[in-house]
Amino acid sequence: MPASVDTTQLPAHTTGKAAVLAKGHAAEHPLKLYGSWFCPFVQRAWMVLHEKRIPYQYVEINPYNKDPDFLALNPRGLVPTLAVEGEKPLYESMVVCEYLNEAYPNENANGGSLFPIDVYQRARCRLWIDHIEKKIVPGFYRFIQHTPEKEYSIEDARANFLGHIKTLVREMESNNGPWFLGQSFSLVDIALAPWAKRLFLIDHYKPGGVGIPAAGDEEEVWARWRTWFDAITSRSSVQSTWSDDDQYIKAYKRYAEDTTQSEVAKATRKGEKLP
Ligand SMILES: N[C@@H](CCC(=O)N[C@@H](CS)C(=O)NCC(=O)O)C(=O)O
Repeated sequence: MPASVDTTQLPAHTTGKAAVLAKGHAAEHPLKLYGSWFCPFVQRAWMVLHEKRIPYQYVEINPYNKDPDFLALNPRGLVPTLAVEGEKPLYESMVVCEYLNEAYPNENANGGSLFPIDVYQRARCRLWIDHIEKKIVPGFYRFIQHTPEKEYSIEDARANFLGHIKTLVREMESNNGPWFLGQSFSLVDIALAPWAKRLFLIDHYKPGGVGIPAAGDEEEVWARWRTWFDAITSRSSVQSTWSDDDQYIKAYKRYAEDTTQSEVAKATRKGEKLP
């Protein structure tokens, strides 16, 4: 495979708080999270491991290298990949998150699951995770990969992205707590957290920034967003799995300039469904 920005320009390791966490989970363990410090999909799985105090080993890899050993674990060649003792590995971040949530039911410091007990409420969580997967996450990449050469405008990318955020925010519980479900922290919050944490990259790289109004405009939606955003970015599992901000600025330059050959970026460029 020819050298690309993804294999030659990407800092290789966790830094900051994520480096401390990775070091604490470097010892051999049958449950292994193969991850990349910059990857938002990995951060979801890493958050669940941390939230539920699950014992695991963190293994840093560059998924763009497609080492045969890695492809043997996950033929899709993507992180997160989870090695499970005595079983074939699992992949796909939300599948991994649901597996960890169900396989380790009693380890949560909050005493419970990251999904509601009520079957309808669980389905509703999955519905809004689906909205995050199909609308918000693709909208994030369409926005950050915007360049003046694109056939769509940055204003269109921004309006589209913010529209999908607003749709989710209107579904958030409005009483008793900051989370999607109100008091209970859940996989819906985890599903979106990594991209919320990466919004500053759009502010850094794109003219006009993310464009969330400071106060006043559509205040009932954006006040609820700010409550959620402040809570999620303060959450220990988000902070502990986060490297230094300046490293993300380096890592996402290839998205902002639309030069990355990542599968996500290629799909975004072609207007296809994300991998
Ligand atoms: N749908 C997958 C997406 C995972 C994904 O795209 N991971 C990226 C890193 S952020 C990756 O492994 N990229 C390797 C590549 O694009 O070749 C999931 O939810 O786990």
